[in-house]
Amino acid sequence: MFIKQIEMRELHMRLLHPFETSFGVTQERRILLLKVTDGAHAGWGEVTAGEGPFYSHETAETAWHVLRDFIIPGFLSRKAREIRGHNMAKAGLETALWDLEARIKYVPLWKLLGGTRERIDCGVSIGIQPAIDKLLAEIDTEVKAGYRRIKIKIKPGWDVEVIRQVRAAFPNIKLMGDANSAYTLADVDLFKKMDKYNVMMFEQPLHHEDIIDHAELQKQIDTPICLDESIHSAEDARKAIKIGACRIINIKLGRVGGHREARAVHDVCRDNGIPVWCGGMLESGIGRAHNVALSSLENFSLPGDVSASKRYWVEDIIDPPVEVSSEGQITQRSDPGIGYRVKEDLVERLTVRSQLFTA
Ligand code: OSB
Ligand code: MG
Repeated sequence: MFIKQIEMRELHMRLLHPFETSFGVTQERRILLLKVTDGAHAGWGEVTAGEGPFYSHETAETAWHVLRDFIIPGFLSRKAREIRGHNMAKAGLETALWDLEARIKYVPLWKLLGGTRERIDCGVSIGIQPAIDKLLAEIDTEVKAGYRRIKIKIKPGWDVEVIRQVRAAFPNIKLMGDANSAYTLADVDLFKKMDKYNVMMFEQPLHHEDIIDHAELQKQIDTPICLDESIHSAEDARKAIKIGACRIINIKLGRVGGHREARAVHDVCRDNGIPVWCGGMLESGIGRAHNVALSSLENFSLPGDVSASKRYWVEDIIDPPVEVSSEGQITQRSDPGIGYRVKEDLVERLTVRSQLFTA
């Protein structure tokens, strides 16, 4: 595969609704796209870094810098030096190359990745709400739409009582809580209280770089812990599993640096009996399509945060948009690559800056 040209652009896209987590609120997304071409075909990837360094140290701005000054020139000159970290920047290019390879081979990306799940189970991630009534109404809407698992964001002051009321209103839903590292081991009693409500898992309750304290917490509670922020590689996953820091792992393409490492994390988990699911980063259709393809691997046995385009955008940049059936599933595409057409005219209109790199 000889890459002739790489185009990097930044789009501004406004989410339909603000999304609140324990680390802040997002509504205006800065989305970086990578388009790679061999002259005949094009592949697309998305950088999933946030606007500020709150979920991760990476931002749209650091990703732009590292891609422009190091990752892209290194790749095009074939004199790439190892770059430490910046996994979301790396994944933007890596995933675009996978899309291109699949299009050249004229196979759907999910098949090229080795996936077997033609339909994937979908869940939703619901942000912190101004009041519990509003949260209950949101959950009701998503359950009626068919989603198979509800994740709510929790933080100190929006946790035990919220979980209790959600469980009382919805006795049978698959429910989980994502803390985005808002707690410490001093909060173990609070997790013991939430243990009573049949929660599927607590996602990343403790520090974003920790596995040791998570292992301690997991010993003291029955509800499985799922790691998100702490896992950046298959090696991280192996160590976390070895010490009992989690019983489930959330895989995000950006956090681990692309499809290759995502598959390696998936394999380590599978070999150790740890189920995985695909996380989301409020992606545009391009990142979303990559998540759909990744979720086809066999050990993605739990519903992910991969949901319909219309939950996020008035108009997505792919055609068709990602759609979820009334049974809460997305069907893989049979077209080559990510399987969705990129609406290049809309992408152009949303672009605020772009840069072209030639081999
Ligand atoms: O922790 O999973 C997370 C969004 C931004 C940053 C981190 C997270 C999230 C989500 C949203 O939970 C998932 C989605 O709907 O894309
Ligand atoms: Mg999370």
